[in-house]
Amino acid sequence: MTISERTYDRIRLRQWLSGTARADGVHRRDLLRLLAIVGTASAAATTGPGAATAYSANADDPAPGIVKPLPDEQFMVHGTNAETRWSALRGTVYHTPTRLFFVRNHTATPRIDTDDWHLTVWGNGLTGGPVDFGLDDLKALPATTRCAVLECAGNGRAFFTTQQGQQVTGTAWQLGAVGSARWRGVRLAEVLYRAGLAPHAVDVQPRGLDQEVIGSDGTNLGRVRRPLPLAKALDDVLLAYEMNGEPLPPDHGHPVRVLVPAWVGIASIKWVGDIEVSAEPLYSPWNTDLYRLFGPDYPPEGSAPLTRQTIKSAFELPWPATLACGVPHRLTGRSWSGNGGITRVEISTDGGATWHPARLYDAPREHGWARWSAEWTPPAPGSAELLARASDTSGAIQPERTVFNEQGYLFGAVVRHPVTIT
Ligand SMILES: Nc1nc2c(c(=O)[nH]1)N[C@H]1C(S)=C(S)[C@@H](COP(=O)(O)O)O[C@H]1N2
Ligand SMILES: [Mo]
Repeated sequence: MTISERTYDRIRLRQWLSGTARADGVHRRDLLRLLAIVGTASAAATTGPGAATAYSANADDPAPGIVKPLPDEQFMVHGTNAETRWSALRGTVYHTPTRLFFVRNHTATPRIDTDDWHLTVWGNGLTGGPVDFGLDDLKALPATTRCAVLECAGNGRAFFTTQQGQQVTGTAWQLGAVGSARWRGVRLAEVLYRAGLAPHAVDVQPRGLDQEVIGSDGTNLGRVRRPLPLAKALDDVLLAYEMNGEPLPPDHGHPVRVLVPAWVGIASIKWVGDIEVSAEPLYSPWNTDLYRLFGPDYPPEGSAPLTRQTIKSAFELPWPATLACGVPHRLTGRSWSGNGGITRVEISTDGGATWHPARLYDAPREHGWARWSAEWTPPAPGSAELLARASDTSGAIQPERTVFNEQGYLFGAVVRHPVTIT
C-alpha cells in the first residue's frame, strides 16, 4: 500500500530532526517553517555531475533560453516560459503538436550532446556504487509508451488575480501551461532495479542538467530537482526519450526527461543527468518552500508536497474572443484532470445561470483530456462570458472559486472566458 504524501512528510520531518534526513541546498528557513519550531541545520554541498551549457540567448529572443520558434499567434511568452494559446489548438489532433507544446524553463534550455550524455544513478539507497546508463543502454531496455497530460502546477494562476482579486506570486499563466503527448521511454523502475535498488531505499531524486536556479531572494537553489517517494517512482514513472514519435526536442528535455503522469509538472524533470536513490528522505527547495500550498486556509508549514494536478477546462478561442451575433457557432474545447478521466462537461453562455451538456469526443481516460463541443448562437451584440465546467471519474466538479494559496498553485475553478459579440 502507498502511504500518503502527508504521512510521509511527517516521517521525513521527524527523520530530518533526528539527523537522518538530508536537505542539501534547502533554505533553512523553509525547513524551520515546515517544522514550525527552532532547530539547526547545515546545507551540504551538492554532488553529482555538473551542469550543461545553455543555448546562447539572442538579445532579440522573445523568451531567452527557449530554442523553438514562438510565433505570437501560437504562444504567450512570460519571462523564460511560453504558454500555448488555446486558439492555436482548435482543429488539432488529440495530442498537442510538439511545436505547440508549452515550455516552462527555470533558466534556459541546455545544449546536450547525446554522445556525451549519460544518466548516473547513485546514492546510499543502492546496493552498490554509481551506475551509468548511456542513451543506447536505455533504448536497449524494454520500451513503454504512455499517453499523458503534462501540466504546470501554476497553470491558471492568473485567474486568482483576475477572477478572485487575490495577489499571488509566480508566472501569470492563463490556461496554456498544459499539453498532452505520447511519451515513449523506459520505466524508471526498470532502471532502478538494474542499478541495484536496495530494500531500504525511500526517496528517488532526479536532477536536471540545466543551470543552477537563483531564487527571488538571490539564494542559489542549486539545479532543478525534486524527490519522488519510491512508491511513485516504481509505479508509472517513465524516463522518456520520445515525444509524439520523435526524439525529445531540446526544450522538452532532450535527450531524456522524467515523466510523472498526473503529477505537477515540476516532478517531470527535463534533461535528467543523475538520479539519487536515497536511504534517507530528501528535501529540495521544490518540495519545501515551493510546490506546497501556503495561506490562511493551510497549516503554517504548508500543505503536503503537491502531487496530483486539479481539474480544468478551456475553450479553444482567442482571449478575448470575438463572435458574430445571430449566427450559430461551434464552441470547442478540452477538459482534463489529475484525478482521473473526464466524465461530463457543461457549458454556460449566460454567466453561470444555466448549464447545458457539451458533446464529448473522448471516453474518460486516466491521464488523458477530453475534447468537447457545444453549439451557440449569440443572441445580441455586446459582451458575454463563456463558462465550461467539467466533472471527473473521482466525482470532482470544477467549483466557482479556488481556495487561495500564496503561490497560486492548482487553480481549478471555472474560468470565465470573455467574448465580444458583434
Ligand atoms: N531540469 C528541469 N526540469 C524541469 C523544469 C526545469 O526548469 N528544469 N521545469 C519543470 C516544470 S515547472 C514544468 S511545468 C515542466 C514543463 O515541461 P515542458 O517545458 O516540457 O512543457 O518541466 C519541469 N521540469
Ligand atoms: Mo511547472
